[in-house]
Amino acid sequence: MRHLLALLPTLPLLAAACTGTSATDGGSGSSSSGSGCLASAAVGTEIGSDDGGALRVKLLGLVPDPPVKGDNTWTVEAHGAGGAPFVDGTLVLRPFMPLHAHGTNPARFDGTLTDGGAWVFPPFDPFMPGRWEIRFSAEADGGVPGGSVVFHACIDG
Ligand SMILES: [Cu+2]
Repeated sequence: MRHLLALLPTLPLLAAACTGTSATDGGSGSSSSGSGCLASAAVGTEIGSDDGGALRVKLLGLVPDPPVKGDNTWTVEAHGAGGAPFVDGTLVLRPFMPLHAHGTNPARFDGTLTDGGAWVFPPFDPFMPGRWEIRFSAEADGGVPGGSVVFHACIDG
């Protein structure tokens, strides 16, 4: 926590700098918090691994929607190679704030597989305003889809 406390006095300055970039970030059609942060975390969005793996994750439910500071409960669906549902093993969610290079405490949240084949995650708290990466990865004994899938969430203050 020490590095977090050291950063606190600089936060208003960082927020002001971020707002100043909004003019060049617009136009993609993604939702935005108005602070220049572009979010990709929206119900129905499905994206694949950004690092060459086969894992694909689709967002089925965000509570609340859009994500907020405080508890967020996400439900997703995951697929691996050939589009096969990823249901053997564990789907893991890790929130990460790139600006300050930190995650949450705890750092990882393990999904629970429902009868319908969806993964439900325990509440996670992106506790600072700004852009967060919500990273998914698959873990299993033996073969796993591989790679990580990253959604971006814009958290308001
Ligand atoms: Cu932070």
